[in-house]
Order: sequence, then structure tokens, then C-alpha cells
Amino acid sequence: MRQPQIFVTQPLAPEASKVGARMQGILSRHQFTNFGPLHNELESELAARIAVGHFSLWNNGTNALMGALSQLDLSGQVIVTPFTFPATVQTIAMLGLEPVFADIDPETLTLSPESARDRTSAKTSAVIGTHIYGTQCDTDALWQLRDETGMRVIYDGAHSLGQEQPYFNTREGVLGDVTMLSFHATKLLHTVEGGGLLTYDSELHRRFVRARNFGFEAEDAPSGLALNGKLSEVHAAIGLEVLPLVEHEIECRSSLAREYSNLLSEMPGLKIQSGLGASKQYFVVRIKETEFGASRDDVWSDLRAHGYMARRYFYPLCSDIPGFTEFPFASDLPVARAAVQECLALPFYGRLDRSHLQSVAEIIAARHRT
Ligand code: T4K
Repeated sequence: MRQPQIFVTQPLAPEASKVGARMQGILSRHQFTNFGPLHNELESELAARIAVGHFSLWNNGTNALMGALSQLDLSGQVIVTPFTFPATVQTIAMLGLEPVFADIDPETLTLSPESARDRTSAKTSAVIGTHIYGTQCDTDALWQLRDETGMRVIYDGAHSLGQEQPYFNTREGVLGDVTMLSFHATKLLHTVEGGGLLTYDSELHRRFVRARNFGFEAEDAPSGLALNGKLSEVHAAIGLEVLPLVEHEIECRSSLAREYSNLLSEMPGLKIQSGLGASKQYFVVRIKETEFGASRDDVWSDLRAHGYMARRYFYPLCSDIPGFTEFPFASDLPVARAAVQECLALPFYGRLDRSHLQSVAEIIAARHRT
């Protein structure tokens, strides 16, 4: 009998009765979107939890990032990591800017500030780093690059909230000019679809808020580049009911991560890349083929054959996406090119039955130097 599929994640699902009560409220108020009371309550709750910078709630992370980029007066080239979800790079290209790829750090897999500096030119107006799997970029070094060059620093923090608070420290520059967040269903804290922007700069915050609502600051007074980035009341209702479940989910995932780590220790060539540290968004292992005795793809295929739908996040490199291969330095990314062959996200969510961890570990062990 074929085993049921076990996915890489499973979204938190709030109680139907609680969501139902929220829905009843929406129906009786007849306000479905455009900054209703649930949207505003969620925005305040999240702002209080995140506790740094000015926060705006958006309808997904991609729109939030595009909205942010549209407000930063960018031109020419934007330096970006290739080791990220396509949205990071797509938003740059969508705005008619040219992505310039820089390599990543071999340990953290975040954007290398040295490579970013090397690839900076007179045309560079910004740099975007991704806090990959929740691992923070070298925010000090990138802020220094901003000081030296005047370029904007932007973070794709789509994975940043899968960890215990404080999510961000308050050191200068830690948010860059702006940090984007995602509250997609696959994220630990989710609103089904949703996103956010964080900035220390109150004027930028004002522009972001305007940009998410067609440029309206007041009725009949739109201005500037803008889009529709509004989160609906229905999404906010789910988010408000997911929010109280998050701390427990983090505890469950912390214990899962410890168990995975025990089961996967003693396997030369396999390293735990994320899940044990600050981030509880993904549990990612890194497999070095020569030392391990098999490739990441061998392990990935074995797991899938047993119904474990592990994911090769983030394969392929964005620099290999058709349409992006001609952007500068797309073929000169040796560290990222190696990493993208090595990383594998294992099933990781609070409700995952512990017996699956054992099975996953046994499947991986069976490949180890076979
Ligand atoms: N930047 C970065 C670094 C990102 O990772 C992302 C999104 C973005 C930007 C853009 O943010 P958003 O605009 O999405 O807010 C998923 C998500 O769709 C995407 O949001 C996320 N990153 C990315 C890492 O993962 P896929 O293509 O892997 O999704 P999918 O549908 O294959 O889902 C993964 C597994 O999760 C499924 O196999 C089953 C499970 N699942 C998924 C959904 C949607 C469920 O059990 N229930 C569900 O409702 O992209």
C-alpha cells in the first residue's frame, strides 16, 4: 500500500468555531476589506509583537516587496542573492531594474557582503539580501556598505518570524531601509496569504502605507506609484486566530528539531543548516556528496519514494531561471551553485507524528555511504 504523503509543512489551522465567529462579525458589519477592524487589530497586534520599526500589513510578501522597492527611488542595478525564492528577484525585474547577482556566504548561505561590494558599480542603487531559512544576513556589513555607497539596503525577511522573540534586535540598520515579511500559509505565522513591511524610517512608512492603497492618502487624493496591497478582513480573521497558536507551535518545532538532530547526528557529510538555531520556519539539512556518499538528490528521491515530500529549497538558483540567466554575474556564483545542490528541507511542523522523524532518519541513514 502506498504511504500517504507527508509534506514539508502543514499550516496552523485555528478552531473552526473561532474562525466562524470572526466570519459572522465580518458578515454582519458588511466590511470585507479596505482596512476594516480585523485588519487594524491584526496590524496593531503584529506591530506590538515585532516591536521594532514601523509595521504595515500587506496582502502578500511579494506585493509588499514590490511596493517597498517602488518607493525607494531606485534606478539602474540592484544587487541580489541568487539563493532565494524567485519572488525576491522577480520584484526587481518587474520594476524595470536590473538584478545583479552576488554570491553567498558558505556558512550562513546569506548574501556575501564582500561579493556585494565587489559587484557594486556606479549604476547600483540598492542591495537585497534574504534572511534565508530565518538566518539573518550580515546586517552590520551591509549597513556599512550603505554608508560607503549611499545604496539602499533591503531585506527579504519572508522566513524571519519562525523563531522566538525578539525577532529582530534594535541595533542600527538591522532592518536595513526596509524588511519584508511573508505571512503565507506555509509560514509559521500566517494569514493564508499575507505580508508586511518594517522600517525605522517614518517617512518611508508613510510612503509604503500609501503605496498599498493605490496611492491614496485621503479620499480623492491618490499620488505616486502604487498598487493594491490590502489584506482583506477574511485573511485578517484567520491571522488573528493563528496568532495565539504560534508560541506553542514554536515549542513543538523546537522539540522536533532536537529530535531530528539526535537522529541525524553521527552522519559525516550531513550538516543541520537551520531549525536548531533561531529559526523554526524550516528544518534544512545540507548534504556534501563526497563526504556523505550520496547526493542530496539521491536522498530527496528516496524520501519521496516513501511519501516524504522533502523540498529542495531553493532550487534552482534564481540566476538559472529562464529570463534571468543573462543578468550580470549569473554564471559566476560558485558558492551558491554548490549550496543549491546540497540543501534539503525535511518535513517540519508541530503536528508531525514523531514516528515519521524516525522513518525519515532511517531513509537518510540507508543512503549514507551505501
Ligand atoms: N521571498 C522568499 C524568500 C520566500 O520564501 C517567499 C515565499 C517570498 C519571498 C514571497 O512571499 P509571498 O508572496 O508568498 O508571501 C511556498 C509558498 O507559496 C511561498 O510563499 C514560500 N515563499 C515558499 C518557500 O513556499 P511552494 O511552491 O513551495 O508552495 P507549495 O504549494 O508547494 O507548498 C509547500 C507544501 O506546503 C505543500 O507541499 C503542502 C503544504 N501546504 C501548502 C499550502 C499552500 C499545505 O499543507 N497547505 C497549504 O495551504 O511555495
